[in-house]
Amino acid sequence: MELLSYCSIDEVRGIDYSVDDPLNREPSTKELVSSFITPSNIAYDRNHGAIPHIASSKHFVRVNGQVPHSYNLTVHQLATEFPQHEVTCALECAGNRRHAMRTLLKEVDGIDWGDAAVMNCTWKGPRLRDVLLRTGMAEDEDKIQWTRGRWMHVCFSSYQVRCQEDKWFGGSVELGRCLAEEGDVILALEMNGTPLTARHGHPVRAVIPGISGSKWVKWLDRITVQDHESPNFYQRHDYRVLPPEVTDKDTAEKFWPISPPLYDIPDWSKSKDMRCRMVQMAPVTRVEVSGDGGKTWVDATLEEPGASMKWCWVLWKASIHLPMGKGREIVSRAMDRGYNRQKEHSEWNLRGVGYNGYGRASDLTVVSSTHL
Ligand SMILES: Nc1nc2c(c(=O)[nH]1)N[C@H]1C(S)=C(S)[C@@H](COP(=O)(O)O)O[C@H]1N2
Ligand SMILES: [Mo]
Repeated sequence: MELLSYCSIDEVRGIDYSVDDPLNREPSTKELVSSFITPSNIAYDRNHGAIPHIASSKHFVRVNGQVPHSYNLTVHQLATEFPQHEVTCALECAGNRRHAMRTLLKEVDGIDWGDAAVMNCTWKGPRLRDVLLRTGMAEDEDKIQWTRGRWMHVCFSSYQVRCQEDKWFGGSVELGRCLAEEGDVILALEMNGTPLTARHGHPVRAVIPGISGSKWVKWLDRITVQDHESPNFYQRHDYRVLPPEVTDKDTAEKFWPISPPLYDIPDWSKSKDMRCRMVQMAPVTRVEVSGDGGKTWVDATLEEPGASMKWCWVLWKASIHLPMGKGREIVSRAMDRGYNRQKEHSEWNLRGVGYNGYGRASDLTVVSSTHL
């Protein structure tokens, strides 16, 4: 049967891990930056509940809300009735580098992610644009609604398993991004050339290049177009940048509705590897590295991966002199196309999301003075 190619090992429906103890893990940074494309078994895992094992032959996605015609799509239809589009892009959890914010600035609330809750993978599946247009929606529906003063959103939901803070998982982004061909938003059936694994959303997940991980809903079963954001807890009460004056959960309650949802993933830098092989998010044009706390800087060489750089991370290498001994530190900073230079620290927020200060490799021991 044709469908078989979209059934991974999880034929029998079951669940892995639990809502009280979900799977959350990251690889070592050294492993992570050893390849431009992150193998799926190395890629980090972030879950707010258990991992469902879904038989793709029984799964379907409902497309509904403020659209001319609602309809259901089986996984087979997603794979065969639309052109399949491939996109290589970075996926990053908004909480990546929370450990840096906590230790360098002030205590924050959340999983103690190091620098490796990020991956750079190739995804394949139909464009969300094509799936939305099949409802009979106009190609410029977002602009039509905007002139009527309504900002339209696309909500991604998964009702497959209960989550820690809500009965289901969901998030939303603006409709315009989903309708724009250049937005490259797809409903991914494949990751790095093979069907998605249960851990990464089998049989279908949202892939929204340039947007932070919480909106990339796994085990996707509903897409809803509406004039307000997803009502899910993880859209309304989490993954938002609270202002720095909010220092406890009670005060946060008042500020959730007026704090912006975290959509864009920040540029970021990584530096844990003595060989100085590190990474920045595009659109990076320059990376500088310092071994003397920022007094002097050396330009790094950006690697040419030969793939589309639009949504990808940028790996880089640099060679610098450090005196022999313990407790050495290397810092890095990136520059983007708009000549914005990465700051030493980014502003503290209670949930510790979006940290984007200098990349830092600390507590290094230099044992030889040989050049790289
Ligand atoms: N259904 C569902 N989708 C989800 C999540 C989840 O808990 N449940 N976590 C989100 C978050 S916060 C991130 S960062 C990414 C992580 O994707 P990964 O587990 O494939 O690394 O998935 C997102 N999609
Ligand atoms: Mo996340």
